[in-house]
Amino acid sequence: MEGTIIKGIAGFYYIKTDKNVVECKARGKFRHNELTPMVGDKVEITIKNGKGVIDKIYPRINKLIRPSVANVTQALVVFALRNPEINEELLNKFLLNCEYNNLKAIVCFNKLDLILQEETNEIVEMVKSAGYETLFLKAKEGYGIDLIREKLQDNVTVLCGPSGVGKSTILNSIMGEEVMATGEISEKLRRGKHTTRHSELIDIGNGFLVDTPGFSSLEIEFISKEDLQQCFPEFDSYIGNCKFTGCFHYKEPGCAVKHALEQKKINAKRYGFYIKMLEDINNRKKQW
Ligand SMILES: Nc1nc2c(ncn2[C@@H]2O[C@H](COP(=O)(O)OP(=O)(O)O)[C@@H](O)[C@H]2O)c(=O)[nH]1
Ligand SMILES: [Mg+2]
Ligand SMILES: [Zn+2]
Repeated sequence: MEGTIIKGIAGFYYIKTDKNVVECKARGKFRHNELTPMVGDKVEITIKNGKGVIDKIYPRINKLIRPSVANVTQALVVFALRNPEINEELLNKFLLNCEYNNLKAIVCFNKLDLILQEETNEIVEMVKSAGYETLFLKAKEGYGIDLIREKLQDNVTVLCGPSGVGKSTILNSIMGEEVMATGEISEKLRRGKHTTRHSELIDIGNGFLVDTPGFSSLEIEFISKEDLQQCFPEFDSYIGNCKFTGCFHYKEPGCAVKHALEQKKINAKRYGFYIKMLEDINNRKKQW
């Protein structure tokens, strides 16, 4: 049987298969290969004498550190349009983290109720111009939650964003219907807020939601200059046209990225963020 590890507690793993959730132990051989099963792993299991055993861990498409979950496919990057005000650099760092970990990012702008209909926002424009999908929510009223539910189908999704933007509100309203049906919500409430524990995947029918927010501290401290430019999807169609191979789109002549910037095909805020990150990497190297 195949399935997905949704929870791990004290050497036991809980595997969601097509039919049900099976409690399993891992075989010793994984430990010798320094491969420890983790939440999100796709595994093969067998049942011997009524006991489940993990026989095989399939290769991971990615592995997040915080929370420690494998095979996450997308991130809902949540910010509030107001209260708190959007921190542009932090938003860009979340997007960079998503690209670095190969997650599809959907940017959710919450608290739509706090702004006037005619208000425009340069940061929203920046996100759209970089090609990211955006959703606008009033999570407290449940507005937009149906759309999110659609996006969760067939994905393993992590919510991320700074505190106070509405992540818990979103999670609760998503879980409202789906999880109540299976009785898991009572367990979630019972467990209380302050117990430390590992992350779990919440089964939402046709997909999973990671139950703790992602990237609480940003995981890009060791990104290389070569990787950095790959994390700006809006650079993709220009990078190959620079005069010099190995162009970092900084001060080099004949740079196609800078040309696109001048033509306003690349957003100036995004390019500014790229340069800031590039300079951070350069300064890091000098310190060594
Ligand atoms: N005005 C408004 N407030 C909201 C909305 N969604 C959440 N909030 C409030 O924002 C605050 C922070 O929400 P919370 O879900 O705890 O944010 P988290 O820190 O990201 O988990 C709470 O007081 C929520 O009631 C919304 O759509 N509009
Ligand atoms: Mg919260
Ligand atoms: Zn260039």
